[in-house]
Amino acid sequence: MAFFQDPPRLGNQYDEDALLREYLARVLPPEALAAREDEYRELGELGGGELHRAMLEDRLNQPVHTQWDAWGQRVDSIEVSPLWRRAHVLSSERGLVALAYERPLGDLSRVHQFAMNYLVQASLDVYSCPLAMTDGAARTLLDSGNRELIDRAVPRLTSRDPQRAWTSGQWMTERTGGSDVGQSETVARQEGGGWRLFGTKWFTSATTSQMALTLARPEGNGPGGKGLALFFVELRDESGRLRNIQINRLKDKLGTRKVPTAELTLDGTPATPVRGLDSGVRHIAPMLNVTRTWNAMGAIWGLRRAVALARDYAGRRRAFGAPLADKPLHADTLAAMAAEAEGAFHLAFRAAELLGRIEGGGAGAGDELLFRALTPIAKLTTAKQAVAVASESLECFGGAGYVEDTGLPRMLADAQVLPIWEGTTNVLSLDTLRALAGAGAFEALDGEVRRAAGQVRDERLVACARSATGAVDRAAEWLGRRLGDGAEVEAGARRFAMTLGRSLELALMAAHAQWCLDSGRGPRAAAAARRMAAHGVDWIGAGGAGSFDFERSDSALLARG
Ligand code: MFK
Repeated sequence: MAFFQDPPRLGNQYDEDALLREYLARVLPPEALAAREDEYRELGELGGGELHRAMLEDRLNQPVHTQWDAWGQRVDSIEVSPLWRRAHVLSSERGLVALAYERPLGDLSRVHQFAMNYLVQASLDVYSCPLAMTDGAARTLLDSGNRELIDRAVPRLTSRDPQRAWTSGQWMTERTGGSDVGQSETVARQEGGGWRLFGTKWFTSATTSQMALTLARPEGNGPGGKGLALFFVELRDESGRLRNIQINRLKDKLGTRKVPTAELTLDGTPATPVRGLDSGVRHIAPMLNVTRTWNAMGAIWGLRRAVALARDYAGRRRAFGAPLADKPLHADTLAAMAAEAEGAFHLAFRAAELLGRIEGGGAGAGDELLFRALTPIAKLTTAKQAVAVASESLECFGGAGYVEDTGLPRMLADAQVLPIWEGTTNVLSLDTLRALAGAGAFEALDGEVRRAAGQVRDERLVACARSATGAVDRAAEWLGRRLGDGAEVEAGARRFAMTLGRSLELALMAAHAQWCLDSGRGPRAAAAARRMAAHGVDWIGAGGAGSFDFERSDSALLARG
């Protein structure tokens, strides 16, 4: 009989995820977890089953932009894929944004919200993009204190009713680029008692949203980010017509192809200032910090999927006389992927914990400084891990990983957006330097690494903790020695930020592993921490962690998950 290879399969994405279950058991009060476990399991079933199948079946569907109707009217309608329409309903009904504002678990509500998202988003074709911006817009409007706009938009952005629920865009990038936003050319002009916007927005993600937050320069304002103001735009009037907005075309992107990303011309678009008439970059910052947290989350659900598929396949694929899972080198490769995914998981969820506490109003100044620094660090560190592991995952499938109709290459194409949108790795490395320049900021980050490392007692983990704190020490020393030399600091900013991100990941992994050992959950997490340490977290100092002798039995443990 001819041979046909069994494709990879996913099981329940809650039951199969040891790390997620351990983490939720550690962080959530037992009664809160017990009350929500059925829903986690339900979403895990959807994420690994029906939605995953729907995503594979929907592979060739793409958003369609219709510029003109049959009679020559400019309509600029965009039809999204069937899975996106379903994702809209599921997201509002399940509260995938709303939970952050309903706060059913108080300060832990962000953990709950992102756990819910983590279970399904890898099967929703990057619908996380509009959700991230919707969440960011709700946060930004609430922080602005603009009562009229809060009353108008926030109930819609956080609605559980799919008919009523809005999503939001975040229009920042212009032809002048997406990093140096202060160069934006869009002009805001007062006409007839209101404001109108004129300009081109070059990369507007999820253009099917009902509203957007955007930047424009009120006429007469000075240059740079300070001269920009933050505006609220409703895209369509009551009859559904775009309000002086033309959709020029959809972008032809490498990945995230289900996301309708467009170029727009604003030609007198009515807009409302959100918060004064200047300092737009500062005023949109709450949005950036929320969407960057989502970006880190997007990295970890992508990482989880890349590892889960490769692990499953290793049990199905036989070569050279045995399943790949039994091949020491393949198991070692899977272990490396799993360890990086686990580090990213802890960093992203630590950012979510802090965000939830800050939103509750009970956070100290140290938490705020830490969150400010963690958003760029978590975003840039996890995004790079997501791309590397997605690439490795494709290789685990051999040629099948390179063939589009397996659905596998999409993992890499979609991951590649993560280091680009919401600020590139280099822009965020420079932002890390800015975030850590304020009084007490570096101490907050250093304190966080030490707090986590200080929880470790098991001798298998002590070297991990030391490796994390040692790397942060060397990073601090490096920065101190070079402070007078701006070019040197700038050149090393990525290595500096990566060292901080990876060190914090390692410290959080070691603390989690200690908890797992203490609570009888076994050595899996300890193996992951030791593997991460063996990869090296210090990109500044001596590098590497030569003293880590990673055991083959640990590889086998991580390869199985
Ligand atoms: C699955 C995930 C899905 C995610 C989907 C999202 C899709 C979204 C698509 C997009 O919209 S992509 C657009 C992405 N573009 C960016 O993220 C911008 C990248 N560039 C930067 O972040 C630059 O660093 C920045 C534009 C902020 C630099 O501009 P400026 O004008 O040189 O800003 P400056 O002087 O550094 O900061 C201005 C003020 O804002 C300062 O405050 P003051 O006015 O009080 O001095 C800063 O402290 C403050 N600020 C800047 N970044 C901040 C911040 N405050 C808090 N948090 C931050 N992150």
